[in-house]
Amino acid sequence: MKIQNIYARQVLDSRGNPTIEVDVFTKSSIGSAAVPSGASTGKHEAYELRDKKKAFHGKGVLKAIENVNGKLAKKLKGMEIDEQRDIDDAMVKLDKTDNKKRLGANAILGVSMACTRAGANSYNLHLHEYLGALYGNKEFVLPVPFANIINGGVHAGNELKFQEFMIAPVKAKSFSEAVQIVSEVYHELKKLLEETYGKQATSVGDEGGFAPPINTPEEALDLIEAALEESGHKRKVRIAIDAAASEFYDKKTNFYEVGNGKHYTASELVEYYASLVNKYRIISIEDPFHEDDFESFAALRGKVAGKAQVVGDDLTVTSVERIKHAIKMGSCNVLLLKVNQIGTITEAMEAAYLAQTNDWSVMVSHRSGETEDPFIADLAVAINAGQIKLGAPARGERTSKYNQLLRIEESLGKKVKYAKF
Ligand code: 2PG
Ligand code: MG
Repeated sequence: MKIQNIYARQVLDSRGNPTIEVDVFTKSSIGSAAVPSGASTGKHEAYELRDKKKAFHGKGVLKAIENVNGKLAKKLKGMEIDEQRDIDDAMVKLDKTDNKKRLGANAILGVSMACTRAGANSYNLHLHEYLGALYGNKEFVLPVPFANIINGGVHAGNELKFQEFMIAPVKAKSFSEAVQIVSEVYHELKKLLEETYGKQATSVGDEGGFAPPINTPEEALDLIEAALEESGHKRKVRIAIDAAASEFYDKKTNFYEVGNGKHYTASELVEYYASLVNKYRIISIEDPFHEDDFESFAALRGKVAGKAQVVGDDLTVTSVERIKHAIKMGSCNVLLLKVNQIGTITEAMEAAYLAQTNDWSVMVSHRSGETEDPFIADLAVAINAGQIKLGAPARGERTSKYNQLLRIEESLGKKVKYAKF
């Protein structure tokens, strides 16, 4: 089944910024996909091409769209839709740069994702089945959702330095039970915030988590522990943090300021994280140090071994090269997988494979700027990631992923398992 046509358009993401949506056509099928966008973007990520003109405050993606409708369409027309590796290779080669700067990783990713959908449709397969076949996997596991219920950092208008405080229902029996737990805790927290700080404290950040007027990580963690207690689900749930530390690291002084008025060196920060792990039910810490500090990641990984996992996001940026270095250094034991950090589905799968074959886990992740496209839900199941980061169980661009996972769980029936943690 050959690619007949490719067409891109500009649509809006969840922050109201333009992004790309791509349609790919074969004789018998169509596949569409929309591209997400980050705010706490790692400096080593693939290049997001923006117009930098007056329209949309410089954020238009018309150049990227022109690249899809022009150069990329011309190159890919006539290629077999199920030769995903060849399609992705052809785009990488046409771009010729290390970070997809010429054509734009957003342009390339939109095409890559839409091709997998058109491929799935041409075989009458669900997307997770088709992606699973590309990955060489057909025994599926539903991932543990990491639900971001308190937002800080660059995702919120409050003073919290850590970007995300998440809950993970690791002891739920099924994905649908996990969704119920996450939703109930989210609403307990809302009640608690309203009682403690008033209604204004229940406004939300970019990922749908609450953005209360608090400053320190301890305040956020105490609130979550209290909401868990109230909900009756405490035993089934653990807490995860994405510090996104590059955003509160001061390059000039080499210090980190976490919101409690103290300034930490990297080694003091290792101790601070370890104390939080001992005090709270934390099982996961993402980006605890700035994006080039492989050593401090490794120090923390050793320090909290057996208690909490250390997740690489801005550090590893879904790049095989950087993941290899992190493996060598012992920096993490979980890869945060974001398709737009690298720009093709083939490369994202290579990154996941490298992680999984080196005893790391994979946590598939949304971006803070999302679309209604639930693509990553299917991807997480396809590669048996076991973990997925989806934001709050609220707002359409977040619930589209939760809801797709509920559909997948239903379609897989009794044989599907919920990931072990
Ligand atoms: C992160 C992400 C998603 P952003 O840091 O992990 O939660 O944020 O998309 O802004 O990089
Ligand atoms: Mg992150």
